Amino acid sequence: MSIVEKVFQSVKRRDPDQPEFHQAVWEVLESLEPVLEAHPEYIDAGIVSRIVEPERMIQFRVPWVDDEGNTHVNRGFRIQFNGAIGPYKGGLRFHPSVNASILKFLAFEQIFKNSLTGLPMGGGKGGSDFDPKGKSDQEVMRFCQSFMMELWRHIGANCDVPAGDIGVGGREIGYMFGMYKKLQNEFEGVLTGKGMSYGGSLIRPEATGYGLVYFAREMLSAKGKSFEGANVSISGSGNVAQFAAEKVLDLGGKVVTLSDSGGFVYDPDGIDRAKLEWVMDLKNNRRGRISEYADQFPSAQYTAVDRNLDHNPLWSVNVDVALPCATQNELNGADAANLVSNSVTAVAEGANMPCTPEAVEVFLKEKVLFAPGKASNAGGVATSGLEMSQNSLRLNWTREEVDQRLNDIMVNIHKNAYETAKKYGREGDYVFGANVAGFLKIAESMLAQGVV
Ligand code: NDP
Ligand code: 2IT
Repeated sequence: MSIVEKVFQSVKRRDPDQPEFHQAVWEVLESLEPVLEAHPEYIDAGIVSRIVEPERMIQFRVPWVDDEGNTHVNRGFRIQFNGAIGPYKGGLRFHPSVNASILKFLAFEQIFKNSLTGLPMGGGKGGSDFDPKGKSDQEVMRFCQSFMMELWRHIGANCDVPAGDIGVGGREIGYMFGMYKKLQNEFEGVLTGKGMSYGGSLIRPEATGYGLVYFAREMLSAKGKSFEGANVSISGSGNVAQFAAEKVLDLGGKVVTLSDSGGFVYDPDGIDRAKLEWVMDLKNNRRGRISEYADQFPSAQYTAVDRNLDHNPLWSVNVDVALPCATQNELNGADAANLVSNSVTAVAEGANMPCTPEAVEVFLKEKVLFAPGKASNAGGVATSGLEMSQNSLRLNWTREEVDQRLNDIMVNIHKNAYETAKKYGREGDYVFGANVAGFLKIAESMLAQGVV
């Protein structure tokens, strides 16, 4: 048995009930064989068996009281997975599905993603099984305060810097920052995604979606193609989906779908700027459902999720580019086959691990340009890194400056993943290229720092 197989067996044996974590680990490990052949010193130093084990996992009780006076208890987590190249960095997810498996998969991916950005950030992730949907602002505030009353002792600007993810946006970051500052009695850049008036960075809200489209633009351009006139399907309608849509429009593409956990809308006329603005207000201010889009715009058709189907009809819409931006495992092998039968050119992951291993296999086999999330959605955390830099410098860069840096970072990640794959004889395989390029920097750092 090879070393990566041995390590994978031991991961599964230790935590048999963590399927998402297994999926994320195998996706990286299966790329590493040729690297380990070239670097036996990594095997000697136990890099692979150490890299799959979180440095620290924190789990805690989060009690809070709702508007009616009822007491609730949620679970809070922070996974400090790998700090070899910088303070732990990664988002917080508030969603009822959150558990150790989901957060370990996300924190593990974050190690390689953060490495690819070229910025000094380790890998971490956290969150809670709290569901912000249907909660009042006061309830969300009390929950965030209770969550931070435990988390604050484990984080810090030079130790661990959380940010947003599903269910955690500007409102939640604000409440958590307020409580951290009160407890620590220090004003420091301990969270990113902060409001512009208290240390946030311009472009951070836009960064994941914009960065995704910059990466897809690079991938298309390497094949002499572009977004101009392209039909694009996007899933999700949250932070990543909204700003991916905005940047697709900037580059001359036509966005024809958006979704949420209830279903998706297909608008053959295209979701133009005015319609997108309406969606942003619906989702960010009114906290409504995407089904309302079809009531507002008669050109659109709404399809509710049907759990009996073996595929998601969103991915049967005929498009040139598909950008899954909602959640993990939302696009399976059947969906990938449907996209391929409609001659899709490129698929770029805005969400973390939205494509199942079967779907990825289809895309690679059929030579569809495929961008794995750890490369293509890295613009969010990269701009978080830029927010940390600005906080340390105690100054703010302009919108143009941050956007330019974000663009440069995405161009570099694309180049690095492309060239690494080419060097190992796997030209065009961005999954392999991103895994290996991300891994090498971590492995070198772990090697230099000894067995810790
Ligand atoms: P938001 O909470 O802003 O939006 C999430 C969107 O995805 C919503 O439309 C939501 O619908 C939908 N969604 C969530 N869970 C499910 C589900 N189980 N099934 C179907 N749809 C679902 O989150 P973000 O936009 O920030 O995050 C989206 C993805 O991007 C996640 O995978 C996240 O990890 C990843 N990501 C986020 C980054 C960021 O900077 N925010 C950076 C890099 C990656 P509903 O409202 O019905 O729940
Ligand atoms: O998955 C991700 O990269 C994020 N949710 C963003 C993390 C961050 O620290 O900005």
